[in-house]
Amino acid sequence: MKMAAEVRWLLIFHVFSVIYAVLGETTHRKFEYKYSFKPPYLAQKDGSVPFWEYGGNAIASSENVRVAPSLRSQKGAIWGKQPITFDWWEVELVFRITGRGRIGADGLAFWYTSSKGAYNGTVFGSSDNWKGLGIFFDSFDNDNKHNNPYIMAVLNDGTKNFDHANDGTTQLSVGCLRDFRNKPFATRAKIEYYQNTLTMLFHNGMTNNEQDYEMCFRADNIVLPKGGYFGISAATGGLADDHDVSHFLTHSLYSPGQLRSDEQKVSLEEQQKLSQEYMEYQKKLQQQTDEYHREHPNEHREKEEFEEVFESESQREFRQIFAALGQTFNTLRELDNKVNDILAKQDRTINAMNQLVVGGVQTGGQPGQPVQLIDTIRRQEVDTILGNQNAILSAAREIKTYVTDVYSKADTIISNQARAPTAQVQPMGYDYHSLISEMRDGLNTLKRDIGQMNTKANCGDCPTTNCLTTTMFLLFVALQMIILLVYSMYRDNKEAQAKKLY
Ligand code: MAN
Ligand code: CA
Ligand code: CA
Repeated sequence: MKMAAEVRWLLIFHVFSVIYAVLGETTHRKFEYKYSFKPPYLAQKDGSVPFWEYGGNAIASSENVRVAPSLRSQKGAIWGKQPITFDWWEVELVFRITGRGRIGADGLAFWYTSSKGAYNGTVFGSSDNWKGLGIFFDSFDNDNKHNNPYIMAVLNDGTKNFDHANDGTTQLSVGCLRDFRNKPFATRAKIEYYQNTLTMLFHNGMTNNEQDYEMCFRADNIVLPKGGYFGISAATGGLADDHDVSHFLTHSLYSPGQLRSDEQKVSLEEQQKLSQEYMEYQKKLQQQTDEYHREHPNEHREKEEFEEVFESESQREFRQIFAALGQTFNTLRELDNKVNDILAKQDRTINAMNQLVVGGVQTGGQPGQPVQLIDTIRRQEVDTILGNQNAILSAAREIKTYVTDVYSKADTIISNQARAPTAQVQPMGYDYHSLISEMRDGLNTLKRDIGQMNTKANCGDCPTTNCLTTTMFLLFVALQMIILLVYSMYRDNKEAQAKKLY
């Protein structure tokens, strides 16, 4: 079954690549394993890299080639053994240049030259006066123009010396200013030479997405020598970085018409044969799939049901945390409403108090109705009530602070939870359960406090019964009337006596 799947995919790939190459309008690419290296098993047990030769201070491991290590004045290179047999190509380099210093040196070079270069040369570890193309990842700012790290392409016909002291600026080149040192992910370069156009795309290693390439340069009318060699070299100087290359992936490129006349052309007969085989494998696969479904009709449903009924540990923890948070928020909302009620009542009471203190009487009826006299409130009582109000106010403020605190704690839980990769309790962070129970205790205390305050606010230090009863009032009125009656009788008597005298 496994074999069949592999063969099937291989066939699909072949058939599609053949159809695409014959009928398609786009460039055809072919992976060139003899001009490539990549992990795992980049270097074999004896340290050799198949189809490549390295030297100088370069060291190859199963994972990468350390072209120059982070020691002073190191030079190394790795060169393809065989000359290139195709006109157009694309090379993808995956590399990392890393060092402890804020500034590193000296850089890495990609070569396509008519002959192999040196392993300890003067230009980024390889030969000067090269014939062909050198693309340099120049880390160190030798001319102090604050324009490094820099990536540039330099063409040489074998006559020019590289101007290392001036970072090659005196030589005709294209390039772009890009930082490629100490990046979180591997940096990448895609160098394409197709129909005399040289293009370089760069991936700055800030993301893990292999597709995040951007244009560094593009140059037309570039003529490179045919049958050249690929190479990579690197060097350090007074300063040093590690220069590691993990992938060197070469594809040969063909124009749509080119492949037909190419020796790799697949004959019509072969195409038909492959298509036939592909169809047969498709049929076989379908049969096997149908058979499997017939034999295991419930498998899919069982799996779904299992997922519905059971939950993972982290799912359960998430559910519990969110349920607890939901409860907390509801309680907080209720508390908030209660606090607002208390504050509103307070305002009303304070207004009433102010009126009483200023007027000394309370008007109970509608405008036009006779004013009803009641007993005036005593100073001591006013002070007591005001004291109570102040206590309520400060308690309300405390409650508000506490509520805000609880909200922010809940927020922290949510954001921490969002950051945490799983819902497991973090050993160095926080303990959800104890925090939630702490919040719940706090809320209960709050509820109790509010209850007490409500009771206090409703009665305070006031007498529980009305200060002025009806009987008292009538007695008071009767007493006043008696006094008035006695007084008027006394006055009448006095007046009568005075009349007698005159
Ligand atoms: C020294 C020399 C230079 C080199 C720098 C940075 O100044 O070796 O050639 O570029 O160090 O390594
Ligand atoms: Ca330099
Ligand atoms: Ca410079």
